[in-house]
Amino acid sequence: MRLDVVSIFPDYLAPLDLSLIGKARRDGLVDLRVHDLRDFTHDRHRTVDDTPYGGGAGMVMKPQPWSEALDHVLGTADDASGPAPVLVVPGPGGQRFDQATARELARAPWLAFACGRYEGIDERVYEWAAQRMEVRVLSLGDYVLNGGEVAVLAMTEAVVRLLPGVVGNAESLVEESHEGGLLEYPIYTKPSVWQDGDGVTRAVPDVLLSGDHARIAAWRHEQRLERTAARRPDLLAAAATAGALADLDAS
Ligand code: 6GU
Repeated sequence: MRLDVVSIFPDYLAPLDLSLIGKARRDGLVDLRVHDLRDFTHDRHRTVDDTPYGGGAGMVMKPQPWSEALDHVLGTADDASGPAPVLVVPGPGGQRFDQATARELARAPWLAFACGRYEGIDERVYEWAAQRMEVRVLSLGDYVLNGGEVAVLAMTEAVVRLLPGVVGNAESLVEESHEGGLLEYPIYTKPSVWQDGDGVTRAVPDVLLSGDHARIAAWRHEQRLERTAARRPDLLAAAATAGALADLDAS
């Protein structure tokens, strides 16, 4: 998969050299290129923003550096006759980015991310870009970050780990939180009985030591339902339509 990120803070994307994404890059599974938006300005101060028409607080990112930066990205297509990238613009005003979005994006051969700062990017850039590629404005959640960079770190991690060959154990992708619409069950490791620092003895649930795989699976499913009901009741309605309600009735 090819990933391009345009930002005025390219150093913000340095963590993409680390851990799972760094390894995917070194393994040639991901071709990630970070671009400095200011390289596409032409004035001495490398200006990327200006005051909003109509008044209001803050600054707006100017259209010209964005069109030139994105034109540059488009012009470096590995296959000039191939598909354009899907352009992701992270922002609190977008559609919610969730696991289903991550799966959709993981199917695209090429993603470009436009990191806005300040109050956002001049609206004409979205119109310009939509004539050249699919544009998706995506939000991590209902809170405000200073810019898109942290969101790009989160989104690329969620997407890249779904690519074939990136996560060693494909099974670990199946049973985790949000796959299947429920949160993950609680997990334990050795020792089976742990004396905590206060002298309290804390044992692993017996069922997990029973060796009875059917009972363990049933217990874990029950735990997923209980945990989802307690922490994310909003997810249960959606999971119900996916068939989890039948399981709830049976338990
Ligand atoms: Cl994707 N961007 C910004 N700037 N703020 C956010 C966000 C994204 N998601 C939640 N808040």
